[in-house]
Amino acid sequence: MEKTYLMIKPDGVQRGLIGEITARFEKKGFRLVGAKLMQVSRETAEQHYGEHKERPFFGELVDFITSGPVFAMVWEGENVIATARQMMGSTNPKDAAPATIRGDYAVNVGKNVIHGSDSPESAVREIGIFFKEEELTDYNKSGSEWVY
Ligand code: IDP
Repeated sequence: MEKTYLMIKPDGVQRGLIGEITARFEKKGFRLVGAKLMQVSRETAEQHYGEHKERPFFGELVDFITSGPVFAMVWEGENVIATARQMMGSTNPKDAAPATIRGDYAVNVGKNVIHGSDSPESAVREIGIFFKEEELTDYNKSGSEWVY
């Protein structure tokens, strides 16, 4: 089953949105396999956002993601990578449709509340950056027979 890395950014944590956001993925039918509230180091932030190193907003992005705790999660399910991206909405909240997370909870591109892996390769890479193997669980979620 596919896994993705989702992270509620410092703005989402400070605004008390952990419950609201995780509830959406739970209600959708996805399975939470790992989660932790953590402070991201500059080194980890630079590694995670490495593909944006040359972009003008890179420094701002690293400052922001290290400015307070994030809620790091791994979710599992059929097509979870693409579906989670749809549930998050467009990167810039001004383009994000209503009923998406960014559409409902964010206004500014720099403070867009959530990160989600954009491909299977990114998911593997990002899960490896934020979680040790032993921090991920493997369990049968009761009710999954009513999802699949
Ligand atoms: P994504 O988070 O939707 O995958 P990316 O293009 O990978 O979007 O960009 C990573 C993050 O960088 C975005 O979520 C956003 O917070 C930030 N970002 C993207 N473009 C800008 C910008 O033009 N100014 C400031 N921050 C930006």
